[in-house]
Amino acid sequence: MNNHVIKASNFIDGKWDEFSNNTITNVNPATLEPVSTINISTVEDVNRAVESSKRAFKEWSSFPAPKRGDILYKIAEELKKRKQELSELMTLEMGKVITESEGEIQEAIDMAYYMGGEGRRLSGEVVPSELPNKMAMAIREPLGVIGAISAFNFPVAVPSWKIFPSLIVGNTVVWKPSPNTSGIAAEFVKCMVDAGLPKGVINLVVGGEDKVGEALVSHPDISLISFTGSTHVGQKVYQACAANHKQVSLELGGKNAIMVLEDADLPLAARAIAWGAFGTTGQRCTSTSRIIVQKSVLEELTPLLLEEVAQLKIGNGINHDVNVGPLINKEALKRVEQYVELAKKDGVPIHYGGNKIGEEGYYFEPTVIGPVSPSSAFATEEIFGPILSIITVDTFDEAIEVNNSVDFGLSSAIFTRDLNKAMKAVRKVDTGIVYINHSTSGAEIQMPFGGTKHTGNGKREAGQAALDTFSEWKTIYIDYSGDLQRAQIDVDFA
Ligand code: UN1
Repeated sequence: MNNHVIKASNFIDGKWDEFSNNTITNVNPATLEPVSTINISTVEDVNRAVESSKRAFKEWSSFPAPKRGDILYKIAEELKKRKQELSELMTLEMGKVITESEGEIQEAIDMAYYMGGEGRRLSGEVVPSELPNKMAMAIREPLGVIGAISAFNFPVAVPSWKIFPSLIVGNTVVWKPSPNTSGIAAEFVKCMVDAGLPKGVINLVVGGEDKVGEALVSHPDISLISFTGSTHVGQKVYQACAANHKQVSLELGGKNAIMVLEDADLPLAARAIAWGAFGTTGQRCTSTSRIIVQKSVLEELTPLLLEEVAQLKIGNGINHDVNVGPLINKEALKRVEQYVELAKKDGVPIHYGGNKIGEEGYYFEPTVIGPVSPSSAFATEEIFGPILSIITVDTFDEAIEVNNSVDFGLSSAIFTRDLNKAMKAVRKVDTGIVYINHSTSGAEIQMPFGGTKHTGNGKREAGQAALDTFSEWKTIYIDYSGDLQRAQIDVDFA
C-alpha cells in the first residue's frame, strides 16, 4: 500500500474527466514520497459541474426521501466495506495516524446511516391555527445546488456532514475538497457512485485553490455555500456570498481551551489535555490550544501533563503504535516553528518540545509553553499545530473570562468535580460546544456542530440542526372553512 499513488480528476455528470496538463502532486507528509496526483480544475469545470447538479436536482429532489435514504444506507455499506483501504489512503495523503483515519471513516459511516434514517423522518411542524377550520404546518424544502468547500484536516468526515444532510433533503452537491486531500476525496466519491447515487447528484471539482473556490462562491446557480477552513478565507467567502445573495454555513477557526479547576481529577485532566492538544498533531478545529489552570494546582498538573506528553510516540501514522503524525506540509511546519521562535524571543518558558524532528517528513515535537499572557499571540491566534499554551488564573470567574476572551468560539472544556461550577461554566462559556471532564475534541455526528463569534455564522452542521442548515422551511396554511377568515382580524378572543 505504501507506494500507492492516488489520482483525482474532476467527477462531473457521472464521469471522471481526463487529466489535463495542469496537475499538482501531493507528497506523503511522513515520507515526502509522491502520493497523489491532482488535476487542476478550471472555472469552466466549475460551470459544467454546477450545470450537471442543476439538471440532476429536478429528479433527485422529487424522489421520495425514504428512497434517497436507501441510497445513503448503501453508501454507508460501501464505506464500511472499504474502511481499511480508505483509512490507509487517508493516512498516506494527509499524515493522520491510522487509528484516527479509521475513526474518521467511521464518522462518515455513522453520518450516512443517521441521515439515511432521516429519509423516513424529516419532520416538519403541524400547529394549531388561530382560526377555526384552518390548519398551519411547515415542511422542509431543498435549497437546490449546494457548494461544499472542505479543509484537509478532516477530508472525509467533515464533508460527510455537508454532503449527506444536503442529499437527504433533496439537494445536489458540487464539492471542492482541499487540494492536499483531493485523492481521498475522489475515493470517497467513488464509494457514493458505487452505491448507486445517480449522476449529477454529486460532482467533484479538484485543485486550484482560489480560482475554483471563487467560481463556486460567485456562481448564480448555487444556493448555499458550506465552507470549512480558516477564518481569514471564511470571511471572504461570507462577503462574496452576501454580494451574490447566497446562503452560507461557515465552520472556521478555533482557539479552544480546557479549564482546570483546583478540585479537578488532575491525572485525568492531564490525559485529556495531551489528547486534545496533540491528537491529529493539533490540526483539528477542535484541538486544545490553551489550558487555563488555577494557580494552586499548576505545580501538580504540569509534571502529570509532561509525563503524558512524553509517552506520545511520534512517527509515520501508518504504523499502529504511533500517536502523533506529521504536519500537513512545509508551510504548516514553518508556521509552528515561527511561534516557537516568538516564544524564545519573548522569554516564554518551553516545558516540552519546541523542535522539528528529522529531515524527512513534516514532524514537530508536541510542545508545551507558558505561562503566557491571555492576550499574547500564543493565547489568541489559531496555530493549527502541536503547540499548547498554559495560562494561569486565580479564580473560577477569571477562568471563564479568559476562556471567552478570544475571537473564536468553537469548543471549551472544564475539569472539576464540583457540579455547580461545571454547570455554571456550561452556561457561561460562549462557545458552540462545551465538555465537562473531557477534552475539547470528540464531537459526535448526531449533535449540532459549530461555533460562535469568528468561528461561524450561526449555522450548525451535523445533528438535526444540519437539516435546518441545508433546507428551507415552507409554511403552509389550509383553510377548509369555506369562508374568508382573516388572521389577526376575524379572531375573537374575548
Ligand atoms: C474539525 O476539526 O473540523 O470533535 C472537526 C472532533 C471531530 C470533528 C472535528 N469529531 O474533533
